[in-house]
Amino acid sequence: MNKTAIADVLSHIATLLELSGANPFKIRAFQSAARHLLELEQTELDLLLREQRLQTVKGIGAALAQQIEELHTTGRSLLLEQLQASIEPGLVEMLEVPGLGPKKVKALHDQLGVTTLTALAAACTEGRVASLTGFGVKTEEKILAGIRNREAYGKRHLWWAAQQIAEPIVAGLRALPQVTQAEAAGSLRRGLETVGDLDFIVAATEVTPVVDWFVTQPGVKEITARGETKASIRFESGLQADLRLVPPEQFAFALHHFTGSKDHNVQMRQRALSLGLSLSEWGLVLATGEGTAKEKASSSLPAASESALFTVLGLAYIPPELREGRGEIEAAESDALPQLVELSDLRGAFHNHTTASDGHNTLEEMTAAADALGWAYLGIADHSQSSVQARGLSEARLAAQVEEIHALNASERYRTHVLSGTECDILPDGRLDFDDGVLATLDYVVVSVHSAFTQSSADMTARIIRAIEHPRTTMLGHLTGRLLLRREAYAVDVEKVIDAAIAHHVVIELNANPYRLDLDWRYWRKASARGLLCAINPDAHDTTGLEHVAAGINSARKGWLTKNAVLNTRPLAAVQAWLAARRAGARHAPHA
Ligand code: DGT
Ligand code: CA
Ligand code: CA
Ligand code: ZN
Repeated sequence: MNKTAIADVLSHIATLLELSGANPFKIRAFQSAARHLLELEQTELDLLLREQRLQTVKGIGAALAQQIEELHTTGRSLLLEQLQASIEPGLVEMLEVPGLGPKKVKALHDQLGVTTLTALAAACTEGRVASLTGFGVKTEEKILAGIRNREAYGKRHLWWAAQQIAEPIVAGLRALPQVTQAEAAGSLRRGLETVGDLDFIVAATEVTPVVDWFVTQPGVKEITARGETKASIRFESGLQADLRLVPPEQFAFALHHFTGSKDHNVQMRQRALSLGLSLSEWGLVLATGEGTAKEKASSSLPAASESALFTVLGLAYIPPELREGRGEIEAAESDALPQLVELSDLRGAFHNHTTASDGHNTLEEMTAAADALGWAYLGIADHSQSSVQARGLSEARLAAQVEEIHALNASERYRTHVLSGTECDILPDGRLDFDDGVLATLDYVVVSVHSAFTQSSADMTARIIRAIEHPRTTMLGHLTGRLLLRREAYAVDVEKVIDAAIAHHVVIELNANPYRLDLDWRYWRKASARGLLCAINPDAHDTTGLEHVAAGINSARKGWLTKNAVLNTRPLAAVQAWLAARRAGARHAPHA
């Protein structure tokens, strides 16, 4: 195990110790050892272990040193395993409810005897939680809402995770000799941030071998349905997948129908009707006449592809990402659809981390990875001093990083130019976490909220706008702080923040981390039309994180964004000129 993994286990042990009511000194020892471990370089740790000098590190005593050695050599911890065996798993689950730490969970367990989330929800409904000391009506409501959210979230999956599962299945289906066409439809194809289930549409000359192949995929836990031309499976992650087999001449209709969305389909059917046609998953027929849509499908107008289908209805091809019933059909009618930004348009990104703060790869490793992706520039924006848990950089460490970046650029070891930035905390009152003089040494400044999430919407909005008004601010990071399926956005007036960003020529980031996708795509069409500039940033904490820009592109496309609306589609020289103009305080930052 490396140092990050070991530190994770130590903090988890601390949590379990707290749940089991252990001695507070022991708990604190594990917490502080985890912290001190993270501050060491991996090479330092390796050396200390080799020379058996771990105990010379501040905060690591004999017992902890032994724990760390055990984890380092065996990857296991006896203590962890004992704790896991002795603590109800329901209590550990409760820790995932926002607002519940080990202390509160222990109190709930000791005083109410609850050991499961279901029992806890019942206790909340009956008002038994509010009457405990240290809890109240507000807390009780929050716990109950947290449990309900968790249930709702449990039914959906991140697009990124769903895509990892879908991709090899589509490839496998296409490789089968009986299959002529195969596609993943549904919300996955539309690039929605979360996916309820997968929908595969397949045109095949023979059905049985395809279904047989599908239901025996690795990771399949259960076959939930199996029919003549359909099958449904459930993977171990809980994700379900539907397979539908159609004859080749129906493929375009079925693919369009099962891509959705429902709203888009309803409007498409109305469009067809206005032309005297009836559109269904089976085909496109004259609206008059006898029989069901399925029976009439044999007389369907041909459509060799989705674009042919759109053409028959007098529409330009509508990319799947736009099919949300939000004006795309009107735009397709008047040939006013945007030329959407594409992954290959991106030339770099601004918001990325290194081991200097909470990233897992060094500056050099991140640069090499960006180079391998063909990026012209890589922006490094490590955390600022107030983000202590993320090992935020002090002024001195930031200055050293700027030097390191200049040296790396000067060395010309990589084709990728590194831009030096910061992800500067927006302090609770809206001030920035570094002095102007420090910020002036950087190519750009991303400002983000990482603390005091519980402020009122008015306070949070004023706080973020104050940061936007700062003359050194280039870009606003993850505007709402949401973590999909994990944490709600904090209260904030998004529209007001967008207004301020436009007024002050501040870019708003579309954070491409699959858990964030923040600012949400639903805001972008209008905001961009009003002049807001976007940056698609992976917020990468390791080299593979850079690839998350693909998820950001999905959301950008759903937000109707063109190449021009996204700053990091511009070449290096144009970006440098734009940043320089911002630093010079140009009242109107030049548009490309
Ligand atoms: P999901 O799975 O919840 O993330 O979202 P979708 O869009 O993948 O929905 P799903 O899997 O229930 O159905 C796939 C597509 O099939 C959906 O986007 C549109 C079409 N569809 C399903 N049910 C209906 C329906 O009742 N009416 C219409 N017009 N279309 C439907
Ligand atoms: Ca679906
Ligand atoms: Ca489905
Ligand atoms: Zn951040």
